[in-house]
Amino acid sequence: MKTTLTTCPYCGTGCNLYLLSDDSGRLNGVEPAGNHSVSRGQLCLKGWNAHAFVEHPERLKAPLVRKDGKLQPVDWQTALDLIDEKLGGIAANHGPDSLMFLSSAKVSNEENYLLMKLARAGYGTNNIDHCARLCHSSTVTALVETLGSGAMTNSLSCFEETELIFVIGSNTTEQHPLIGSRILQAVQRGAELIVADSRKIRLSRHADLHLRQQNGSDVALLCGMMRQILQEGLEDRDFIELRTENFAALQASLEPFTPEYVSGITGLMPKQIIEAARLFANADKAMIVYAMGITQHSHGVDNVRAISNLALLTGNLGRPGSGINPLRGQNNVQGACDMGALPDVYSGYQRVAEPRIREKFSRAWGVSLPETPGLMSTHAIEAAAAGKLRGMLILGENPLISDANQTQVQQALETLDFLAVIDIFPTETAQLADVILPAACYAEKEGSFTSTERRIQRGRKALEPPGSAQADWQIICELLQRRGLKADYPGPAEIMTEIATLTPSYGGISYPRLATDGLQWPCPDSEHSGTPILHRDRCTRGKGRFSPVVYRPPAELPDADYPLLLNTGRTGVHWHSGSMTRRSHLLDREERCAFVEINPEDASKDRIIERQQVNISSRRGTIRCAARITDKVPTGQIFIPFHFAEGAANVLTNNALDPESGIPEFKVCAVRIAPC
Ligand SMILES: Nc1nc2c(c(=O)[nH]1)N[C@H]1C(S)=C(S)[C@@H](COP(=O)(O)OP(=O)(O)OC[C@H]3O[C@@H](n4cnc5c(=O)[nH]c(N)nc54)[C@H](O)[C@@H]3O)O[C@H]1N2
Ligand SMILES: Nc1nc2c(c(=O)[nH]1)N[C@H]1C(S)=C(S)[C@@H](COP(=O)(O)OP(=O)(O)OC[C@H]3O[C@@H](n4cnc5c(=O)[nH]c(N)nc54)[C@H](O)[C@@H]3O)O[C@H]1N2
Ligand code: SF4
Ligand SMILES: [Mo]
Repeated sequence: MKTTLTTCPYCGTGCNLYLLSDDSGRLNGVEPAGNHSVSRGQLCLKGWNAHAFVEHPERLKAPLVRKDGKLQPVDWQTALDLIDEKLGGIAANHGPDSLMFLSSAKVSNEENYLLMKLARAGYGTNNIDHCARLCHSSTVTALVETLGSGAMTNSLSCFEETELIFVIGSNTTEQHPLIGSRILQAVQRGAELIVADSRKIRLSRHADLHLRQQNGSDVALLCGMMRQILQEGLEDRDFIELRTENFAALQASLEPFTPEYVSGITGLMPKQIIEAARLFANADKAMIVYAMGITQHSHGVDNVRAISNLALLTGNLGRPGSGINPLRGQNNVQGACDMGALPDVYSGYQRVAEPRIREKFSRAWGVSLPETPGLMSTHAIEAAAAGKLRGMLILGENPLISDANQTQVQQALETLDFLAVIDIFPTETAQLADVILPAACYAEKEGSFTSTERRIQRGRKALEPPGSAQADWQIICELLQRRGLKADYPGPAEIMTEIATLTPSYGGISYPRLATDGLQWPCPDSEHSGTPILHRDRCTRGKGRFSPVVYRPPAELPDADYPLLLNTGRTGVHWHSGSMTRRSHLLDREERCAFVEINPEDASKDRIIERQQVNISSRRGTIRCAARITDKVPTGQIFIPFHFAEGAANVLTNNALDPESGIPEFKVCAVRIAPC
């Protein structure tokens, strides 16, 4: 049996595992990595099943091109030439900005770097983005403004020494299981836990305080807590004076948020808000942990600003056991952002609008580069639907299932003159493509991945890809060469050398240094041992900036026609659009079909019984799925996981966007439900 140490392909926790393969080159299973600092000999259910989809018979094995309406196998030259000809033709006839490139938080740093190079240097457009837009774009926007860096400030090891953990809008035990178990271990050791989530989640059972506020009311809750903290003099005066700016503006902005006013918005009792404020501020070391319950709102950026304000007000920054800890979702969403698969920055968050930076990349790549920031992915869908965008290349994403308002997404993708998709499976999005290229998956290639705690780690090749599938980096190199750019890298290690020379925070990263536990950025030079805690003596931007916010309700709330609030998210066993987990036998067996969680009171009002098929409608469409009656969801709310194409939550969701981050309001829209 051969063992190959690699990084788990699912979530941003960054566990390491061994892939077990036999002499015939087939995968037999997975074993945890005993001495790895993150996984410490453990894995969650998805990690244990990380091998299961790799050799699935539906893996894409040859390039496909649409002829007479049907996708038919062709050789690589034909498929690559066609993509080059079509994208190049659109750029020449309609301008480079009529193209859009979607990169992937599932592929490596090197592959993300190359795709953003292809968009910018190859085709002359900054129209590149990826699923971080749907995920932590609110975090990046807000924390760059308040601290100067959009990443998780602390490390997972900090859970071992913190006194209090405030989990707000993160179902950690299901979505980041090994971080969830660290939180439970901290509670066992005596740390306090506050959970703010309208649903009963596993963590809420262990919480000292469970706040079940209305979805979309977090700005009010957080401002109410801060006002109370100031009222009782529980703020950290020294920290505020030495390390922050704009405090007076914050103080003034908090005035309206009395416990009674906040109670009216959140549905919490005034005494719960007061108790939360006291618990949080009385802890010497408190960690704030958050995820999609905070970011996926039309006021997602304001939510994150409020979180940042709370941490600064209580001096919970730059120290072990504290910090602002956005849990990054996909295995490499941190890396895809770091590599500049975003419309306004190159790798390392270096701005495309800054002439000095543009010149640096222009010199390195030997071409002139576009000046104006490009389109966000959510705006690109709107532009395509309006016929203003003509060509798209999608690498490792499935927007037909994962973007909000499916009807509009489908119309947008169908309106394009040309769509190319590079994936490992024939996804719902790929079915709409003119060309599909088969990619090698994580187990079949080398590369590096960056976890939520900014830890850059190696992925290693355990077996050969199926059929003629190729690694994404090899595919992109072929496309770069067709645009006249030099791309003869022997492998990902050499691509990383180029990344390191152009990206200050990755300056000290090289493959030999990533041997086992990897390195946490910023790691500016080859002597530097990485940075577990950001903003230690000063914030990346200098002083931490208080950024006052006002409360704005969600874009669409329940009313007489659509009386229920729809909350969407995930289950512990499935991954997003299900392309990998629904093709993993044991995971698929756990959850086979689309369902909706509904409170017993609402169910009896609508005469719905357990497992009955129901129709759910919003202003954007209707789906059908099975009812699951549970008091996990409060009355007035239903919850649907978005994994199941046959009952797709995103047929219903609202594509109202945050004006700054462009994230859709996945967590709140109005629906009605009826038995079938
Ligand atoms: N098994 C599995 N794990 C995953 C994923 C997966 O698909 N499957 N996806 C990964 C990715 S990319 C991501 S981004 C993460 C997401 O991880 P999470 O954000 O933890 O997951 P979600 O289920 O989207 O939502 C989390 C919680 O937010 C709550 N919530 C909804 N609205 C609000 C609100 O207005 N305020 C507050 N305070 N809470 C609210 C929901 O009730 C839900 O319990 O998970 C990662 N891990
Ligand atoms: N309603 C609702 N919708 C949501 C959310 C929500 O909470 N509610 N959450 C949003 C969030 S946070 C996220 S991150 C997005 C996720 O949205 P997506 O990124 O679209 O979701 P995935 O299903 O993870 O898509 C990844 C694709 O990459 C492919 N893939 C895997 N490995 C490789 C590889 O090595 N190479 C290539 N080329 N392809 C590969 C997979 O087969 C799959 O098709 O969904 C968003 N959508
Ligand atoms: S917690 Fe995340 S990284 Fe760890 S094994 Fe589970 S899915 Fe993989
Ligand atoms: Mo995500």
